[in-house]
Amino acid sequence: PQQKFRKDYAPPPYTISTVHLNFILGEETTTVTSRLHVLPNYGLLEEGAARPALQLDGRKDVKLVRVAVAGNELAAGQYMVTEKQLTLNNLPPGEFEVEVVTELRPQDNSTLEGLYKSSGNFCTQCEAEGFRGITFFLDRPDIMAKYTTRIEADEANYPVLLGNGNLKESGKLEGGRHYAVWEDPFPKPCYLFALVAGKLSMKERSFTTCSGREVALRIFVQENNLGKVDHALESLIKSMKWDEETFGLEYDLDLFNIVAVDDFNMGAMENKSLNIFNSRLVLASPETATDLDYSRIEGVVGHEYFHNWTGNRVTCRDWFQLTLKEGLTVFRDQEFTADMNSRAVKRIEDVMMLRSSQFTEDAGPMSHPIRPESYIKMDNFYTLTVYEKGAEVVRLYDTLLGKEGFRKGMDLYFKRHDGHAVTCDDFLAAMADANNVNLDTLGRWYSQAGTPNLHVSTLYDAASKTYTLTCKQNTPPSAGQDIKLPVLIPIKLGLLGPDGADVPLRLRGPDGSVTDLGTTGVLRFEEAESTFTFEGVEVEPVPSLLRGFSAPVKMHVEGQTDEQLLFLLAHDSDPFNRWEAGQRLARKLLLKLYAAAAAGGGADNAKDVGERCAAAGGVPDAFVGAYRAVLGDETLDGSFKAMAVSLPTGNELMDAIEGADPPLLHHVRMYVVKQLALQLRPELEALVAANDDKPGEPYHFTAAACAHRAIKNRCLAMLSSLEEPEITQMLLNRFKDATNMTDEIAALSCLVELAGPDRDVALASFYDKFKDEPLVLLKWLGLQATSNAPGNVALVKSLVDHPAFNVTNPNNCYSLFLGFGRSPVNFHAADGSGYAFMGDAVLRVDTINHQVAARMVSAFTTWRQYDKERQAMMRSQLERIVSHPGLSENVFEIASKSLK
Ligand code: BAL
Ligand code: ZN
Repeated sequence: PQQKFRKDYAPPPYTISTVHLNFILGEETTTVTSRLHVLPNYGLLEEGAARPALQLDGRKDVKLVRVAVAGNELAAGQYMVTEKQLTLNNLPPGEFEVEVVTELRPQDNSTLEGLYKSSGNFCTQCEAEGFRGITFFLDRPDIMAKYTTRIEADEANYPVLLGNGNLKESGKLEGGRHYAVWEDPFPKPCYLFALVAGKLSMKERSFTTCSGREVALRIFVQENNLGKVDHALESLIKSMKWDEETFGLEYDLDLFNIVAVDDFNMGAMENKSLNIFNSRLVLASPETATDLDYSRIEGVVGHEYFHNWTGNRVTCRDWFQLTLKEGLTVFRDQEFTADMNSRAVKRIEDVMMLRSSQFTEDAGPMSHPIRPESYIKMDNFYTLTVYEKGAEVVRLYDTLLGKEGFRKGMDLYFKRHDGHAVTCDDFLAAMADANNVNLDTLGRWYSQAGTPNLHVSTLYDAASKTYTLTCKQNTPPSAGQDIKLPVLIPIKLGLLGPDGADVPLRLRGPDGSVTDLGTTGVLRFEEAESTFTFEGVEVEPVPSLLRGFSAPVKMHVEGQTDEQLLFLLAHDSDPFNRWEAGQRLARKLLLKLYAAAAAGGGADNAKDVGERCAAAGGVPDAFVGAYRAVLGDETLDGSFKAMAVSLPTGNELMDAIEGADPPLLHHVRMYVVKQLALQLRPELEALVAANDDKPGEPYHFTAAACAHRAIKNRCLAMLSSLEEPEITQMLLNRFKDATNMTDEIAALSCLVELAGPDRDVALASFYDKFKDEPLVLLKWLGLQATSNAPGNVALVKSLVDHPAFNVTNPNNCYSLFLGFGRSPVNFHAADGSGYAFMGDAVLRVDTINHQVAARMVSAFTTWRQYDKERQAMMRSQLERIVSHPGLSENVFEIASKSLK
């Protein structure tokens, strides 16, 4: 397969100004007629030079029926068509029309890219390169054209016909057919094209924009789901209002449609005015969706809506620039969620995910800069690095420039680039120019892969009352990048005095002048090494560094003691750093116990591992005391507390362990949880009682109600680790009596970790209750797949044949296979059975859906992190996959790069 390189970008020799599409949708064959107005873009030609060819992208399942140029049908021999391209030569000078007629079989399209069918309805997915699965086209984001779409279909089977933009015309045709014509006034790249035709029911609300325009907001779903769309509609209204208030961005059409489909590779897609969503990110009711689902729906509805400006009005010049729209839009949705709920909780959740998954990606063989330099399949680069690290890089501007400066930069970005396809450099330039600052060292974040290390050492000089921080940075080498330059790291910090309060920050400049930074300041650190000195510091302070996680780095603070961390955990005015102090303490403890347990042997069973941990000192009283203090702190909300008493994830810890044994690490973590539960039992039980639902209280998705459920369920999970019959019975009762899915699944997830009949009974009754709710069955599959109950590989294997499981549906594969890949005990079973199961599954799914299979193969990418035996077994699965005949380019790229 061929790699594409960023350095090879060249403007296209032709552009397209208008696209007229006519879809004749059929049960057997769908015919698409595409009329393009093509403009030359090749500039002046040298004398005698031929005009360049027009090369339109295609796909092997797109059958070319007819092609005409300037009204003349081309005969065979006057064009060239391959599986991937239609080439037109001898083109007329100036502007001309091209008409292409293609035939498709959407009902057979299991890739879910281009035009396909889901639950009997037609729908599309064109990002990144799916439009070429509909018709031959210049399928690249820098071709921005105005689209008119006519859709024709049988009226009884497909009563709803939707396209981008405004409905211009509709009517009945002979033979029970009907049609609709949609016109989108905004130029757009083809990846934002969308079409939906089917039997759908709709719920509508209205939004009045800041300039007084009425916008109809409609959500289309299958009729039986109409009762589950209110939360998504409410979230859309909140998003529209937030974007007006925060960035002055108003919606630009009179209609905004969302359609929910069950078969969808991604979470959702921001097609112009016709968002298509994976149904799990639209549908919610208290009985079927958890607080986390509600929160994700709010965030993703916001994310797709925010793309209307950051992505659609201003889009990417080429796919290497994906983070331009995705990093920025993730940052915007993070801020939206923070404003709607708790800022601290949102920040902690995002950093947990970044550390446990993106840092791993950045340290492994698939490591790439947020703006990648090359790809085989662009679909493989919708990564945590491009999205989440990309959002962290956008946050760097916000931290450095402040809210006002960031807004000035955004305003200039839209003023300069509205209606255009641009680059990350253009974004940086708008931010720098609007604020008159040099951001060159920030620009390095776009081109360097890997997580930078930040080393900080501190020195207090009592005589001069100065406090000096010496900061050093380095970024480890990664594939193709041996040498890394220093990047701009904004270090947001405070200094805590002996009473725990922040002391004033008086920063000494190189010329001896002093700048007053208040009590939380931002240091601009952009050299390999720099020192920062604060004056007037009466007593040696405890530093609170990288407040709010002000840069996506791994920070090492020289000489940081447990006492300092306990002090920060108790007093830091920055809630993120309070949580962070607890995480650092837990991390130190877990790594120490892991080392001791590993020295004593493998992970044969939890009991032995526990004994080895106990012999190594167990969980110290000070640690238990710190958790007790957090649990008892009346000033902290329940969601924060729940996260503060959660241990760092296994993935995050694995980063720091050479040759890790995942089941052993799991048992060490569980040992610590159990010790905490033993010693904090009264506190945990009291919190469960204090945060329980009041009888008859209806479910509400509010920050306060979620906080009660979060801490209650966290405490229950800790208590369940005790595996006492009385507690198990309490969990069974709670599972039976739960009045909302958050509590029901929380109890079930505890029961699923236990071996024995209670587990089976609970799972069977859950299945019985929800067998007609496909989204709830995803949870049922996921819980069993992820379970660390010993010997669970056999159960997961049997689930593949369960009637509830459908291998052609991406959500099913994500729940079962990706869920299984997250189980440290069973995916990493010492006999390799988990790896073999996953290898088989990758190859099977690859015959159906390449994108889903490529995501699954990522479970093997981290193979170098583990012990020698596991490395060998994982590697051999990767080798088997790479050498498999007929492998897709998607899977080939991930598997082959993982082996490098
Ligand atoms: N653009 C793909 C889906 C999303 O990031 O919104
Ligand atoms: Zn996005």
